[in-house]
Amino acid sequence: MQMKFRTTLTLCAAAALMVACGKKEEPAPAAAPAAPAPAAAPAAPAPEAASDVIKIGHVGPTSGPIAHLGKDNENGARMAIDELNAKGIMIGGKKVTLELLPEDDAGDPKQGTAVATKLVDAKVNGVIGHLNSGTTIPASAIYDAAGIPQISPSATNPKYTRQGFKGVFRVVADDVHLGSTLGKYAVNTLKGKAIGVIDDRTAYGQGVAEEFKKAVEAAGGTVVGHEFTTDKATDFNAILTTLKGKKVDVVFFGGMDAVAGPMIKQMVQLGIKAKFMGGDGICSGELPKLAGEALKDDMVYCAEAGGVEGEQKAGMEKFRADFKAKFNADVQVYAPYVYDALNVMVAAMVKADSADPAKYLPELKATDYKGVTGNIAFDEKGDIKNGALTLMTYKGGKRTELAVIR
Ligand code: ABU
Repeated sequence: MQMKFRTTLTLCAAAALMVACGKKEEPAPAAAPAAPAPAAAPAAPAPEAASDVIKIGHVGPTSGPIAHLGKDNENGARMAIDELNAKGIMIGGKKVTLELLPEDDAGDPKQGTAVATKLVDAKVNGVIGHLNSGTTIPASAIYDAAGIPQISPSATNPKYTRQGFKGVFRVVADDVHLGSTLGKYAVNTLKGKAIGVIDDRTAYGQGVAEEFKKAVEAAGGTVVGHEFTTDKATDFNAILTTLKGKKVDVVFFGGMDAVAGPMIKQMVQLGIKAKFMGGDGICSGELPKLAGEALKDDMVYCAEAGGVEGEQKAGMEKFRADFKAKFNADVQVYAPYVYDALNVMVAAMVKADSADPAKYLPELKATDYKGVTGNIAFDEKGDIKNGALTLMTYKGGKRTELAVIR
């Protein structure tokens, strides 16, 4: 049964409202020995008021096979928090401090719900995450029950925003958009005649593969085989041999880069001369390292679930340069989306002049924000309006943009 989105009064018991919603607790004063008060003691200066702390949870897989993507996301959140704190955020007439509560769900649905509960218990004012659809969807029920708004920067399974929850948002396009665009591209541009599909049975991999298949068939193409793996598998020889027997000229993989890399290697070792396609989950800066020398120019096609054009490109380039300078690491995929998601959440708090979820949620819904990933506004479900995709290939071991598609 769908849980009701509760007001903050549910989240923060009325008597504890200020503390529960992020006010830093002062340590209890040490007990003073009983002594008579001096008759005319001068008034002690009032202790400096503790700055209000707004807690923002972030969740991604910072351990496990896609830890590089989880860390990329966490760094995006860290960058936004540091910049906002340096700038100084005023809410309720006071300067507030933003505190990031980073959590690792290892990309595992059970760990995802465990850390969601932990963040609810920590009384966060909002959550950015999770990275994977398979963790984001079950965690969203926990945040919804606690009345805590959540923005996912990367979970693309459509179900996330179709559960009737009022506080869920997504700043990237979904798998319907991804799968359908890539399916059409496989038939119309890559001229695939015998298309093979593999998915990793995760909420993301399975969903994007199904959307891809529908689009291939709608474009008049033929899916000659659909094989299955997992998000932890390392040996794909059996399923690739099956697809080789079907003379595939395009292989679409619904899954993440950590699996795609070795799969590309094994595809080449088996002598399969096919284009390799995937969604945003494979479209990372890390893929060339994971696939090694097997990754040839114009062999892999994938799409990032967002994109900027024209004069907005300068903002994205600056973000990438600043990110590199701060973390000595290149952006993998989603860091800019995390950065924007966190800025969007704080902008809603500032507009509402409150970090109380019930008060800032209406402002979050009404977001109209120009970020490094483009213009962000949400539809009635919480999905980004007019979301873009960036079609990519790899040349010289680098992600290379082909087109931004709306
Ligand atoms: N969007 C691809 C990776 C994250 C996910 O949806 O599982």
